[in-house]
Order: sequence, then C-alpha cells, then structure tokens
Amino acid sequence: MLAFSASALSGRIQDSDCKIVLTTDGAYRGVKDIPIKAVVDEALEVCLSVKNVLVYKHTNTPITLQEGRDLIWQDVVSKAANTCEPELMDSEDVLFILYTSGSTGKPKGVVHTCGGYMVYTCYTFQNVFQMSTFTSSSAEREMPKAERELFWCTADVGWITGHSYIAYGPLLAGASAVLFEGVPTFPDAGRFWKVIDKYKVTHFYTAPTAIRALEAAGLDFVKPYKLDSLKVLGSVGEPINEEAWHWYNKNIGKEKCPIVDTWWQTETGGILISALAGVTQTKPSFATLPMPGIQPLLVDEKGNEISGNNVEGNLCIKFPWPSMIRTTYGDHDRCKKEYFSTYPGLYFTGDGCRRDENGFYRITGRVDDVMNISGHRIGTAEVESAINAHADVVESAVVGYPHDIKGQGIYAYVIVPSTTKDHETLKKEIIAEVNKIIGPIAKPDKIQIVSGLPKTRSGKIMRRILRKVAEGDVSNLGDTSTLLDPAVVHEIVNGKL
Ligand code: 7RM
Repeated sequence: MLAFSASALSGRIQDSDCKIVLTTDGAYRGVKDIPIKAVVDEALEVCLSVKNVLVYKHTNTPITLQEGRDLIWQDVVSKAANTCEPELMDSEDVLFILYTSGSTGKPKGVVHTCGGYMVYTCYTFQNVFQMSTFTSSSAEREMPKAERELFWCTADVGWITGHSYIAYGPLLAGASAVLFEGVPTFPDAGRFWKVIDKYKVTHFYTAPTAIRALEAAGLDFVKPYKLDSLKVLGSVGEPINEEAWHWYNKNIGKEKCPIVDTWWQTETGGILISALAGVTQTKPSFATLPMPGIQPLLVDEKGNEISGNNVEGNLCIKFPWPSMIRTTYGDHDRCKKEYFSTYPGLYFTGDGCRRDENGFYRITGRVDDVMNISGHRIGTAEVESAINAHADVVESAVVGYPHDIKGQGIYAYVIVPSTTKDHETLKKEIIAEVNKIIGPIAKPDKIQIVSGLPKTRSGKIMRRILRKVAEGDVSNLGDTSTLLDPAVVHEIVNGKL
C-alpha cells in the first residue's frame, strides 16, 4: 500500500500478527517515486512476527536487503515450479483483513471470509455495472477488440473498493479491466480521459473527490478526448454533490451514460445500495435502491423504525448478506459494539439517509456529520454542496462547533485557487451563496481558506480533525495514520480562526 507511514504499517502488522510482508522496492505517484521498501524496513524494526519479506522489483529504487529475511520476488519465482496445488479453503476461512478508521480509537481490522465475500462481489459487480461481454466466454474471445467491454475502477487497490472492484469482482466475473498506477493529475488533469480513449474503457468507476478535482482543473483537459467508448459511469466513497454529478454526466458521460452512485462500506464488503446501470432510473445524488436481497431500514434516535416515504433517519440493514463483516480482528466485542449494539437486532451503518417520495435512498453522510443549528438538523454535505456552487471554490469541508447562542455554529474550510480574488470579498460571496441555496440558517459562521483538506487515501475527509480544530482543541488530534498528507494538518491548525 502506497500511503502508509512506518508506524501505521507496524500497527497493522502487529495487530494481525502476520508472518510475511509482500512489498515493492518503490511505487510511482505523479512526479514522485515512493520508497516503499524503506518504509517497510522502518516498520519492521518493531514487528517480531515477520519471518520473510518478499520484494517485487518495480521502480529499481535502491534498497537494502536483510540477510535471511528478505527475498526478491523475481529470483524466487523464476526458480519455482510452474504449477501449484490449490489449497482447499472453508467458505468461512479468513480471506483478508482490511483496516479502517472509525470515529474513535485505533483502526479496526475488518475481517472478510472466502465464500460470502466472493459470491457477493461477483454478484454486485455483474448486476450494478451490467457489462455484457466477459473474457471468460469464448464468444467474447472471438469478438473484434473494439466491441469488447472494458472496466476501469480508479480506486487505490489498498482500499476496500480496490479489493472488491479492481481485484475480486471483475476477476471472478471474467471481465477485462484496466489496472492503473499513478494519480489523476499527472502529467496533467487529462490523464483519466486519455487512458479511457487509449484503451476504449466502457465502464468507468471513480470517486466524487476525483471528479471535483478534475472539474476544477477545467474543461480544457477534457476537450482533447472523445470519450465515446464510455457506456456506464460509477461513483463511490462519499455523497456526490449535485454539481459534480451534473458535470460528470454532461462532460464525461455526454448525457448518454447512466451514473451508478454506489453506497457501501469496508464492513459491507460489496455494494448495498445502487442503481443497476440502464435498469434503475437515476437521480442526482441518490444511490437509489437496495440491491436485490438487501433490506435497508431507517430508524430514529431511539431505534424505532421510520416507515413510509419522504422520511429521514439512521440507516440500518435488517438481515445479513453474504459479504458482511465477520469480526474485527482480535476483538469480537468491538465488532458487536460498533455495529450491532446501537440498535439491537440491526446492523447500524453510521450513516444518515433520506428516503424520497418514490422510495429512493439518498445517503446524507455520517450521522456524526449532522449539525444541529438552533434546533435545525443540517447535513454538512448539504452546506458543502452550497459552498461548492460558488465558481471559485475547489472543495470545502464543514463541521459544527460549540456556539453560545445557536448550540452549534458552522465552521467551513474552503479551498480556492491561488489566483483567486481577495479572500474577504470571496468569503462574503460564499456566505451569500449558501444563503441563496439553503437559507440563512446554514450560513457559515467562520470560513478558513486552506490549501488542502486532511484526507485519507480513499479521499475521505477526516472530519474528526477538522472538528477538533474548529472546537479549539488541538492538543490531541487522535490517530492520523490513514492521512494522505499529514502536513496539511499543521497548516490548518496554524490558520485556525
Ligand atoms: C466503499 C467505501 C464507507 C462510508 C459510508 C458512507 C460513505 C461510500 C457512498 C458514501 C454516499 C455513496 N467504503 N460512502 N459510498 N456516501 N454515497 N455512494 O467508501 O468504508 O471507506 O467508507 O463512505 O459514509 O459509510 S468505506
């Protein structure tokens, strides 16, 4: 995995008690080559369980090898036999452990097992994306290349989305897929569109954070490309704001590709709520309907079911599904407590959700992201969406902070291009924009202009950190091991209003 610090890596290795580390000498990330093996070496200084490190030579970054422990993949594999007897696994044997941060404590190891996870990622891959050609069929192998379909999920392979929809889902289904190493903005912001044209990608799956960043770079990076191979677009990772949805639909999908907004979690293993491409009607910023077999339920604070349509509540799932979390590694009680004790008998997602008049689901964000301003419930995503509507805003993040009169006030962190006009004028315009789109109740009390936001590798904003800064409590910012760029935290703390 690319973005782990040595301490984050050693924490995970120690928690999982693993024996072998498979790694590379380095990895490419934009203008930088990341020295992966050096980070692994540092992490292993405190990991006694590891017996061997297998290094795949990739970038030829200089590395040091520890005698008796480290092996080069290319040396080992060139001497190995051509066949390997498969190992029979029980369907409930552990397939992998993936660490994810919660709102408290150290990251938890989410355990997925062989049978259920593979059944469900294959099922959801086939049904959500609706690819019609697969390399596993002889009919496709005989087809001219131009008619074959090609899937591309741009996620980091170390995130659950990479596991489920770069590796397992497409491979189990026999789909042809693109594997990409790099960043969307290198060598320029046209990289994704260039790759789509080059390989004739038909099914493209990415995250709102990438869409917004590429939107901010401007249409000049999109225009040179035809993008006419595209048939289906996907979104995952956070609520997609309407603005970004329309930009994606118009400029990338040319208004002819259904957008599947797929809602799910590390813990769910695969997609639980999403449109089925070309089957379900889509609606901007709505994940739409549950997958066949999934029963979402909305509950109030006390756990009472909120039935009917045009309602809002906390999103739970009523019955188990094949790829649901089996345990949090080494601490089963934590698993019970986190997911099954808030509302007894239900799996609690931690997300808020609205069900519209037609029964379509819209995820409103984490429940702890909901603010209460003078008794009004306002989703942080709602305010961000309004702020982002201002032409000069690249991205924003909003949190609540204690406010003497309103209970909570709204603190907004806003990224604008460096060329932009005077910040004071801009702040006034942003406030006017929010006032216009949501109303005076949602106007930010404080706006801090920043150059970046604290994000995880999967593009999720760590609101916990922003909340602490807004509250003026910066003494202990908690676990920041999953952050992409920890330096941005210092800038934010120093610029606090
Ligand atoms: C796949 C993934 C899970 C959390 C989840 C939500 C948010 C993910 C959507 C979304 C609105 C979506 N796994 N989330 N997808 N919110 N619409 N389509 O992201 O474990 O890293 O995160 O992400 O809050 O609970 S994850």
